Amino acid sequence: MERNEKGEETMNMQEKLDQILGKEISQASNEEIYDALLTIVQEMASKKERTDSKKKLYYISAEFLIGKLLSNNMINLGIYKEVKEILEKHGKNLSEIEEIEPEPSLGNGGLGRLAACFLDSIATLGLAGDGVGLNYHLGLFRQEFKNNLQKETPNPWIEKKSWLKKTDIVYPVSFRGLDVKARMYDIEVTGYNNLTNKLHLFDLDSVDETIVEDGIDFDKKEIEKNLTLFLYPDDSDENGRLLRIYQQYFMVSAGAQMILDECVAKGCKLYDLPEYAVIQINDTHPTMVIPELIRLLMLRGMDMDDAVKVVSETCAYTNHTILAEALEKWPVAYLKKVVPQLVPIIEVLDDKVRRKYEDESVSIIDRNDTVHMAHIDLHYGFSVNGVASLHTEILKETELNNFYKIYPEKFNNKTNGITFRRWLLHCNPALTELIDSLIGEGYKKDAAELEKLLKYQDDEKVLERLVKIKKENKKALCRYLKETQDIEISPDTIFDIQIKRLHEYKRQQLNALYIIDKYLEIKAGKIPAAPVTAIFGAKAAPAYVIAKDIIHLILCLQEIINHDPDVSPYLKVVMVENYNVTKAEKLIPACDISEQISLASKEASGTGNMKFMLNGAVTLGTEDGANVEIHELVGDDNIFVFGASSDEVIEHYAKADYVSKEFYEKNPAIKAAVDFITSKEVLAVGQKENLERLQHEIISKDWFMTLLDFDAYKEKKEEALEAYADQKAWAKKALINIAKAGYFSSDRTIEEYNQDIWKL
Ligand code: 26Q
Repeated sequence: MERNEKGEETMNMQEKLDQILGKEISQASNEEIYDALLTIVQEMASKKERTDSKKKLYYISAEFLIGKLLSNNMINLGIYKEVKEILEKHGKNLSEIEEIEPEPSLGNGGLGRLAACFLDSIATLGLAGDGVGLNYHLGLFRQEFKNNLQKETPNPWIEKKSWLKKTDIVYPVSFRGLDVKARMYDIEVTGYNNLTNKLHLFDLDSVDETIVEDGIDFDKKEIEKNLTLFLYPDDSDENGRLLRIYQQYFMVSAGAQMILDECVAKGCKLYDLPEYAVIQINDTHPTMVIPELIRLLMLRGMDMDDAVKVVSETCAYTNHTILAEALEKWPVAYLKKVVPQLVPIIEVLDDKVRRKYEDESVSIIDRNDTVHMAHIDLHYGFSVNGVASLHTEILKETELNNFYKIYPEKFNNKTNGITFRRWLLHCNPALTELIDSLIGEGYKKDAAELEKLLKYQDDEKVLERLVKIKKENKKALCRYLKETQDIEISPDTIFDIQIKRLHEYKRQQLNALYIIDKYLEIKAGKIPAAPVTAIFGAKAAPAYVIAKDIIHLILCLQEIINHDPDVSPYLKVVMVENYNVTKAEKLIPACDISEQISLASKEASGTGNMKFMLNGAVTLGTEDGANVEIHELVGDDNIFVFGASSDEVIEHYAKADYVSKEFYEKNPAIKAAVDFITSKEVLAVGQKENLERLQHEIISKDWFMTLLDFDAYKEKKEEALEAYADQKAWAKKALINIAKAGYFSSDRTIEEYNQDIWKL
């Protein structure tokens, strides 16, 4: 027994483990050890004093893509090393125990993962801030490959023993003709050496997982049984849209009641709400919190004008996209069907706007009786931010220019960030150790200190160690891919990685066309200087037809190329199945070239680009999203930038003068690559319908201008591959990327949110 500060006897880690297990560690199964660690971590986390200040942040989001929690919580609580060593002493392997934890898939991609990184940073900075969201039982679908096609299956993640704590806090939520109860579940959010906050996830006791059949199909009508069953993939089909309104209202109504209760408990008079609470609205998915709060305040006796004022001073909105098709618009008729109580409020909000501003484009309800959710946030929130400087500029100057003219003071930029605890300390322990040994551990709390690494940029010993670490990480990935997908690749090739949701604007199809071009060159006898492994990971929304066709093409290329003895020594293709946070943690540390090739102006920020940079990969990318800021930080020598600029792209759209067919017809390399999509080689392993549809799309539409950038991409990629041959020079680029990544710590982002918006 040891003693704590108060002199009481306490158990050490080994004793705790022994006690919970009731047997020797060496005699326990990995499952038992996982359960025991979960108990220990939860107990430690809940003992950490909660931040309690007058004002609190509520980060409301339909998605929190938190990833597995065991290791990250142990790192943040400062017990990771100790536990790992104790387990090793008894012949147990922590990474095997990590495998047991199911990954909660409570997000689609960037926006959900950002929310999770933010929770980590908020707790780490000791700020009082909780997350508010939904407890999807099956989360986002699981992806399986069959016959070179994506198949979706349910992904149950909630087990008897999990990080979720059921509370007895329940709020009533009413829909038209249906009253339900929202029960609160909590997940403890541990900060790095700091306090603990909470993620509140609302759920319905009556949800029934057994209604799921045939993949991920289920009866959409029985709301009580299906409300929190699934997370909707972006680009969800019409069918699911009504259900999404149910989900959104369920989340914000319960969240708003919880916020008001907490504030009142702290002594808040409702007129003073903005002194007690600030609500950050993560994209428009939680926007109904604005009319709902107004409604609740009016029920508690406030008149509408006051309620509008109080709510407007409490709510702030983050925009994550400029893709018009991704901006949420709900027909008034839908809202009437689901949440009729909000409709009169939204109508008054619209009316106030119409009286003040003649410009119809800023109204909330348009002439087709459709509610523009973002417009509610823009008029009735006190802040609106974009997520990278280029993105915020485009919002101000183009997409939301009419609003910017009315409310210039509301607009601000908050360039995204990532938590270094997960995306360096946890996923790349060898690199972490090297950095610790060179510049100490101060960077873990103050990421800007990473710049201290710059003084080693010409230090051969350091660069050699960096190369060695990368090589070991690549070997580990090779083993993992062999085990999980029976794919064999060589760590001696260049690992070129594009992992992100499948979207046409992200242009995985451009990468695929490059691969075809390379294949054809090799077939024609042009042997590349350096062998490359092109690695993809991507889920496509089940209803997004062309996205699924692109996955199909990549899987076909994988089959053809990897089995071709002429080509496979120089080029291999890998599509990682069921790409998720856990897989990202294995892929990113092993990457040499980070593919960030979205059509300029379309990727709001990107956050994968930051994770790769932090782990010593060099970016091959367009001047889009946060790539622009990466470029500014690392300089021309340490990034490979290509393609049309966002101004040029915006002009092409304005003039509607981009014709993909012209590129196809005039450029023989493009024509050959596009034609290959329906060649006999590909048709031998693929589906005619899918491949023809994709080919036709590229020739006749190509809305995201892949052919426009094809030559520039090919040229830049060749340049990058050639640069790789000089190992020392490449390692120097990697080191400079790591050193300059400090800016992209989500701690920096959260400090800015707090200074400019939350003021906690
Ligand atoms: C909308 C309507 C119906 C169904 C689904 C949706 C939906 C769901 C999720 C729309 C969008 C999303 C997710 C968007 C997203 O992840 N955006 C990304 O946010 C990141 C964090 O700011 C940025 O880095 C990325 O650039 C941006 O694409």
